[in-house]
Amino acid sequence: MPARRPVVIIPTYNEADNIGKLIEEVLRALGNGRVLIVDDNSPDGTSDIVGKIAEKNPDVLLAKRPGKLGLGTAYIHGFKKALALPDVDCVIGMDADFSHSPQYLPDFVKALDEFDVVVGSRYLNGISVVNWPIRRLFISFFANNYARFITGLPVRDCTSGFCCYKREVLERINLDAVRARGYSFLVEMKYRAHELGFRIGEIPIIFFERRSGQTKMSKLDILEAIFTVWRLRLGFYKK
Ligand SMILES: Nc1nc2c(ncn2[C@@H]2O[C@H](COP(=O)(O)OP(=O)(O)OP(=O)(O)O)[C@@H](O)[C@H]2O)c(=O)[nH]1
Ligand SMILES: [Mg+2]
Repeated sequence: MPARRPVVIIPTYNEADNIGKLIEEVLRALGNGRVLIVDDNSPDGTSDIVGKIAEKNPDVLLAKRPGKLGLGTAYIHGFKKALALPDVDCVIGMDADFSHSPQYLPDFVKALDEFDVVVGSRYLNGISVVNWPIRRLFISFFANNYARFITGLPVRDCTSGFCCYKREVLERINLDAVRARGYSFLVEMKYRAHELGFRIGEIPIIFFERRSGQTKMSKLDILEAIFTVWRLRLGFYKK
């Protein structure tokens, strides 16, 4: 089988301190990969940095949006762009803040021999999170278990944003119908893939606290997440 050529989508909002180094590490880790940054007009000039790298390297692509429109819609925008590129057979999503280490990228691609969706899981072998304050860990652990319990998703880390999808998964999911605009989009995507009968597998990752910059999660994101899991469970979504 020819080597898979992944596209790594990285949504960014104010990640100027991280993004240049991250792009370099992602390309090095994969060898044959491409990177698509979806930036929401970050005031810190993230897109200028990416734009300069993209000018010199055709494997780096930049999609700019006019303002901060949410993580979920950034991914949908990125998925559509990625699917329009030549010979893309898988798409990987990851955060820009080095919480998701590029060293795991080849493991995701390898796991596609067995699965259609591969999730980088913090909760496979106990809890593998480094440098998080205990309060943060508690909230994340609770949120994940809440989402798992309500939706019934057979995925230990269903809120993980480190996630790889085979092309056909993104083609089958009705991307225009995905409702969650913020972080709960990550649960909705896994739910939809599961409902369509795709095989979801998990690989263990160690999750690191963001290296630099600030969190973007808002109270509205949390509220949306609470409702999203019930909306999915009760079937209030367009297929
Ligand atoms: N394009 C875009 N990217 C976003 C948006 N919100 C968050 N991101 C990016 O999504 C990724 C995850 O966001 P984070 O702020 O790291 O969220 P988190 O991991 O829950 O929180 P911390 O790591 O504690 O900051 C990062 O790469 C962000 O830059 C958004 O509205 N638009
Ligand atoms: Mg983060």
